[in-house]
Amino acid sequence: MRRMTDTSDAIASPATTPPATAGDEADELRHDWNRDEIAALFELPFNELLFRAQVVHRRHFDPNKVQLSRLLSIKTGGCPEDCAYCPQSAEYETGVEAGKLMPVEATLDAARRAEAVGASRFCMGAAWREPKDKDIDDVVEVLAGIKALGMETCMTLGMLTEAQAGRLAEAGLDYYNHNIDTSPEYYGEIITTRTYRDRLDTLERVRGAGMKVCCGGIVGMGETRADRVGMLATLANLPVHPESVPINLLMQVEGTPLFGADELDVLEFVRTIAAARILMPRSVVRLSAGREHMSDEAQALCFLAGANSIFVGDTLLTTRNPEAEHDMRLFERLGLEAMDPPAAED
Ligand code: SAM
Ligand code: DTB
Ligand code: SF4
Repeated sequence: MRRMTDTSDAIASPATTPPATAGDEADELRHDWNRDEIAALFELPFNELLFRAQVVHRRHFDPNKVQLSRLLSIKTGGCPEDCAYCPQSAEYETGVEAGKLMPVEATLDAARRAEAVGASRFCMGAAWREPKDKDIDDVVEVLAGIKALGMETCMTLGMLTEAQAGRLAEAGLDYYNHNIDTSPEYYGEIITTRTYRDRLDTLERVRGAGMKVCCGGIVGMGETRADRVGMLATLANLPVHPESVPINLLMQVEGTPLFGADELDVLEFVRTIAAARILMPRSVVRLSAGREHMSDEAQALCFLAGANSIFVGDTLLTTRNPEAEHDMRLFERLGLEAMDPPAAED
């Protein structure tokens, strides 16, 4: 599998940004960020922060390419967890019906359709606290089929045991998504049915099994800027940066406790993306949930701040996402292109 970092030398840098040397890159990858330093990034004048983020971004990525990912809910609703943002928790009346795990063929069909419209990454989500071993039997079956399409794969199935992580890795799953969601301090306000430590333990198992880590969070949940800083500090100070960092803007769903929360200033969302880009220079920073309610101009600022992946298709897991045609128009207006699919394994 081609590593993102392997592409950095091949990317043309603008005249004002000298190409990064190996030394620069080594210096940049830090795991000892303190919160004051991160808060200072947020406090920079907006243009200064975006400029710095864009400089870092260009050292590692083509600034005009954005990865198109498709998300599919393979098991919807009825979840025993109480995540205050989530329409799939069985605790809240949100109108989301609980379903069973989607049959393998239906999942593969969805992946084929996604591939046909240009997605290079296929992400599957299940509303489980944790999968049963039988569930792992079922999901590994779909992996071979999706990989045969040449797509990158990601799954998010809840907490994993070491053995389950090992089985997913062996089946060729590229990334496992497991979000820390917010700062350690605010976490208890959002979820009471599992701890921050539980999340970190699963992330360690994913890493230990040799899969790439997809880990990020949600903003706009009534947290403070200090919480956004704390979330990013946790991510950036993991022993290895998550290769993929989804930043979600809360999709407010009626019936969930966070419905009606104060809306976050979208420029603060852009700042969060920019700070993530600076802290984790080689990671794919994903502009994930929340685009449905964002203007084209706000999304353009997210790309300028270093976001280089979006979900395409008119649904996320259970909530809405912009129409494909709208996204195509936006890409044309911004001169953006879809990132190539990952190179095949050697
Ligand atoms: N049940 C598994 C878990 O929680 O790890 C996997 C599925 S869960 C829906 C995946 C992620 O979606 C959550 O960690 C959360 O970050 C994000 N998410 C869920 N509801 C959301 C919402 N309303 N707005 C934004 N992001 C949301
Ligand atoms: C992530 O960080 N965001 C995606 C993906 N990982 C699984 C999920 C967004 C879900 C938004 C709410 C919904 O559609 O139910
Ligand atoms: Fe369940 Fe995941 Fe939703 Fe939490 S975020 S309620 S664990 S589906």
